[in-house]
Amino acid sequence: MKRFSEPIYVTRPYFPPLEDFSRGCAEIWANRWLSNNGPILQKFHRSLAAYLSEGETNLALFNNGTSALELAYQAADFAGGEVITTPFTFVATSHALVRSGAKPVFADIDPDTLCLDPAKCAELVRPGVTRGIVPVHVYGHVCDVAGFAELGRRNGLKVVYDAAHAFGIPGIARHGDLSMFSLHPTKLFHSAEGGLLVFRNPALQTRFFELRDFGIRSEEECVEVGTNAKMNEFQALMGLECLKRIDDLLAHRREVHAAYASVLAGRDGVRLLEHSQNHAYEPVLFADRKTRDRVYEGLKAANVFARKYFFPLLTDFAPYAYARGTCPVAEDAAVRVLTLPTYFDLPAETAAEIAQLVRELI
Ligand code: T4K
Repeated sequence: MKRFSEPIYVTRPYFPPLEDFSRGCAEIWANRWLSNNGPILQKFHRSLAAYLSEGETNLALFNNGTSALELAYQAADFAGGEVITTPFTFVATSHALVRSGAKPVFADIDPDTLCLDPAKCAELVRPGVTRGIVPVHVYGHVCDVAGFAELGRRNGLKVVYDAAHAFGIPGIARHGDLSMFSLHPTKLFHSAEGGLLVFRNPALQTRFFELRDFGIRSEEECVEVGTNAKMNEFQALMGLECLKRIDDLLAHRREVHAAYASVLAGRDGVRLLEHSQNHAYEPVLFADRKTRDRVYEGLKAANVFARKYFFPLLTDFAPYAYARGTCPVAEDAAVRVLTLPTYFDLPAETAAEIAQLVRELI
């Protein structure tokens, strides 16, 4: 069986040309400005608004996705209530709820997209107690946005999308009240660390600018309890440089996906998930846990470090064990899923070789 000489990780961050980043650093030196809404951050903000075709007042940048989520939940007034969400996600989706004073209530997922199922959420709505819904566009699979819009409208609930995996999908930020994009280096588009909120109500922008800066409005006014969630100038510079290449980054993901699909699509014993609209991840489902774990170990022996995103399920972790066993579809997916490597300089031929290894290991 083939073994790669260099380790291949599930992902690698994109690095823009060093000369371009250095030119930006020279600008930072000249500005003598490092954080607190600096000029590079403002440039990044404007470039993002243009890329997303959003008004400049419809977004705000933060130091990472998790603090962006916490502040989104604070603005959505989730504290003291229940919020329905998915157990099939990264822990941050729910941790941010708890840290914002809300209780996560877990509903099951759709077996096809692995996204939260609005019909399952409807069964858990408690009038006067439920405040909102947090679906996740997991792997860049777009949720049933019409279903969530209807559920939110019917019950007067805020819909906050965890769109951590969904950057680059046209129009994705138009759904719900608010969407959070993670700009972590493991994401296809990043700012070294970072988070982005896009919201429909532009009046929220001032609130988010204050919340990310301790709740400070002016030198002599602190209007509410905020935190320090400001993006600094180096992060903004990295984001700006990556944004210049976003079309290439997305195109390359499509090539890698096509390479995986050319070997795995329609094969017995493995299902390559085909729903992603940005191919942020390359999830595959195996027939059972034993096969998944054998493939994971076999790939490791071949120097390929796939990851079991998202296993264990959130409801199997101590803080959320109160909901253990309540989401059978998610439990089944978590033990059978594996995400294969994909990143900007992974050659498509290497992806095809990894796919071949997967077939041999099944
Ligand atoms: N919501 C969802 C649905 C999310 O998936 C996430 C984050 C969030 C919210 C929160 O957003 P942030 O606060 O993170 O902005 C990673 C990431 O740390 C996390 O951002 C991400 N989701 C999650 C799915 O994956 P780990 O613990 O698996 O990462 P780690 O350090 O094992 O990195 C994975 C691989 O990437 C490594 O094997 C090698 C490679 N790598 C990583 C980094 C950081 C590099 O080559 N270079 C690097 O600099 O959590």
